[in-house]
Amino acid sequence: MSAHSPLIAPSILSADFSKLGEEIRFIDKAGADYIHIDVMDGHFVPNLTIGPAVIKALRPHSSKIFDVHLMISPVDSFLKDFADAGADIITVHPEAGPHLHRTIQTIKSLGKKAGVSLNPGTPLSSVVHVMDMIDLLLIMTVNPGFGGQSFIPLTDKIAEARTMISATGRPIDLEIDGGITPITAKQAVLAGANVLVAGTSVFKGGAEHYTDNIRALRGEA
Ligand code: S6P
Ligand code: MG
Repeated sequence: MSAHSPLIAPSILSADFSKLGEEIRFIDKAGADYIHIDVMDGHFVPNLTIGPAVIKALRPHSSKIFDVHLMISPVDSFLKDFADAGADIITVHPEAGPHLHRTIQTIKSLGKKAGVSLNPGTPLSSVVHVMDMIDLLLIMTVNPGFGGQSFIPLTDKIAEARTMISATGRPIDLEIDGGITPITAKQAVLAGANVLVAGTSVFKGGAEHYTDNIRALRGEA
C-alpha cells in the first residue's frame, strides 16, 4: 500500500438489501476502512433508503467505522436517533437545516464525528466558518440520490478543499462520493482526497470480487 493509498468506504446502497448483515461482514473482511451508509428521505433527494432501525440492526455485524451520510431535511430532529443507532461519523448537507453550526454542535455533543457534504453545485464557502469543528468534508461528485451515476470531474474543488483543510492543521478527512472507479479514484486522490466512497465499483461481481475491487480502488490492482 503506498503512502497515498486512500481509505475505502463502500456504500451499502449497492449491496444486496436482502442480506445486508452478511454483505457488511463481507466488505469488512475484504478490507473496507469505513462502512458508508446513505440515508435518503425522498424529499432532500429523490430516493428513499434506510433509517436508524436498520443501522442499529447492522451495527453488530462490523466494528469498522459507520460513516453515515444523511441526505434528509430537516435533519436536526434525527441526529440523536442516528447516534444511538451506532453511527461513528454523521455527515449532513448545509441545505438540510437552517443552522449548520448548531447542527454540527449537536453531532459533537452526541460524542460523534461530524461531517459536512457539499453537492456539486454547493460552494466550498459554505463550510469556511465551520472548518474548526468538522472531522470530515465530503465532496459529492454526483448529484445525490442514486448509485451508478457518472463522476463529475470536480478536481479543482477537491484540490481547493485540500488546501482549506491543510490550513486548519486539523486531521479532517477529505472524502469523495459518486462515480468512483479505479480511474476516477486516481484523479480524486491526486487532487487531494484521502477517503473514497464507492458503491457500484465495490459490489460489482458479487462477494468473491470485493477484495480485488477494493484493492483496485486503492490503486493496488
Ligand atoms: C449518490 C449517493 C451517494 C452514494 C452512492 C455512491 O447519489 O447519494 O451518496 O454514496 O451510493 O454510489 P456509486 O455507485 O456512485 O459509487
Ligand atoms: Mg453517500
